[in-house]
Amino acid sequence: MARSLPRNDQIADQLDLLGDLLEIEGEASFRVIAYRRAATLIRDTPGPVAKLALDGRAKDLPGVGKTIEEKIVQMVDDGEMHALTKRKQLIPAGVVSFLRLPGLGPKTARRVWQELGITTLEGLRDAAQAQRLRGLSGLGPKTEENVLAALDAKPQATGRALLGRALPALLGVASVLREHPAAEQVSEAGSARRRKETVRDLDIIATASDPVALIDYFTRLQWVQEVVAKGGTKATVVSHDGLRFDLRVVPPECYGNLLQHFTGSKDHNIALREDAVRRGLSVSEYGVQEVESGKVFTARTEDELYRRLGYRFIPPELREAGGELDAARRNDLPELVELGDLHGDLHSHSTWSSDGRDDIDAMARAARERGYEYLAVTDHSHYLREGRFEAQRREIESLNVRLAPFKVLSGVEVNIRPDGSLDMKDEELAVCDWVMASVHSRVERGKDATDRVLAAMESPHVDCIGHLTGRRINRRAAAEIDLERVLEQALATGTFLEINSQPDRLDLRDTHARLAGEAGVKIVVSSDAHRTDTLAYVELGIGQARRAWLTRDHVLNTRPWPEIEPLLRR
Ligand code: DGT
Ligand code: CA
Ligand code: CA
Ligand code: ZN
Repeated sequence: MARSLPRNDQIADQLDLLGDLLEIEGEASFRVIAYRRAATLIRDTPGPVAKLALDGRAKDLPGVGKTIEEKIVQMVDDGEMHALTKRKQLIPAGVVSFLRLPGLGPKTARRVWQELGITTLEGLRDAAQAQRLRGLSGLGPKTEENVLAALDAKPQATGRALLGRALPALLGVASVLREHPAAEQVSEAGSARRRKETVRDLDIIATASDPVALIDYFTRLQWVQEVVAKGGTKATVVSHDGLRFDLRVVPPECYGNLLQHFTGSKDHNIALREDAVRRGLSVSEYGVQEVESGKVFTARTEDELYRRLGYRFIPPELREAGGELDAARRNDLPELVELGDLHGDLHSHSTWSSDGRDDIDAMARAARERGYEYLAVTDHSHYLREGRFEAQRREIESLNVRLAPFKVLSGVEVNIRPDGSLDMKDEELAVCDWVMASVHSRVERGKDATDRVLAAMESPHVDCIGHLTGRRINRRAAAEIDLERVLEQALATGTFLEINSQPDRLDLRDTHARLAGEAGVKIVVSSDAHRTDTLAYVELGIGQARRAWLTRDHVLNTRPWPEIEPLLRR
């Protein structure tokens, strides 16, 4: 048996932690960025990176150089990267956890530690309560309030993988299983099928002519690191990148019942069963029993099952016990927006932003290949100073001559400053086709998070607010935003709100987007892509839009650009 290699997610976690520690130490930011970039890449790599590193081939991966490869080998040999071991001796673990609090960046974490001598979350709470944080310049009562609120909030979700990471893996496994000769039907199930933003484990339901053969094949796939359980009808495995998969092989005559059951959600199932009881039916994962006659009904498809129970088919994204059963019974389900409805993307970056990988030409061509008619290039305002703004407009203009009828929209992602003002001149914003405005620093000074956004919406140049709460799932909590006031202001000023499709943002989140849609605010589903291949992230955003009950009409960029232009305020 080979020695057990660190999984990709474990390698990525150590690199991320190393980045955090270096940042607290005040290390040059390009190294920090390099570690974080490598971590993201390694997390997304399908094969075992540790094995590549041992063969000296990990450095061939983009973003992984010789130093990082050496660090991975150190993990194999000693369990931990040496740099990490060293830094951990220098920085208390509690100080690292400060980074997870909203509004507390590495620089502040460092000062709280070095200038106030605080090294634990408890100590931080005491200092905030005793109003000692405001003694540091730049920190005020609001910081203390935020720290206390964050400490009182539930601990950050852990042990749940991002949908954006898990879903491609799940769809890949399902399609590999589908090709096996013993496989008949194969479907993803569980929270990933419902497109929930994070998932604990991944569920697959299948029918097979030879269940044992299919299960055996599943447990022997090359990406499997560990077989946790294996039986005649089901198995659980863990992949090299730390994802846990459950496969169940079920009888074809009740495939509909079991797929429905294992798609969940649990709350949806419970509500469904309670509703059925009132109609004299008892629902289990294996069938529906008429209580009076004792007759059992099984379903080969979910559609059949829902119909038997008196509902229209309910799309998986709606199965969260949020009124979908009533709506399905009344034949009043929304016609949910689909990926194919999108006509363009209104938030993207190019090499004009330092973290963009591909130039505008490449981004535009990739967008056109997706079937889009337009792409808004919205690089960050602070990279467009000293003549660069004008130069970029000229580049876009000449590209449009070449790419017509495809349209590159001349846009910008303007930063909202702490006082709510915009980080770019009105004259410049005025000549843009499309302006996204977003908050990128959450250190609250003066105005609170809601006021900043409300102020930005006052500008007639701002078309859309990007990633409203600034959350990074599993990393940074959402800013406390008064959604009701934001929605009111959006309606009053004609501003749109974004569902940012980055896997760790998905911001607006599903519940907020649903409220926005109900209020009548139009939503932009955008990729915020920094490279051609991440334009595809809109699939995740569309999943959240569907979870938010949004139809095609709710989503602005399901329209051709000539229909959007008259809706803008300028
Ligand atoms: P996860 O894995 O936490 O991201 O979320 P799910 O929804 O995938 O949950 P999981 O994998 O534990 O179970 C898959 C489905 O099985 C779940 O959505 C509904 C069904 N299920 C699991 N436990 C129960 C239960 O106790 N009662 C009912 N009615 N259904 C359950
Ligand atoms: Ca699951
Ligand atoms: Ca499961
Ligand atoms: Zn952006």
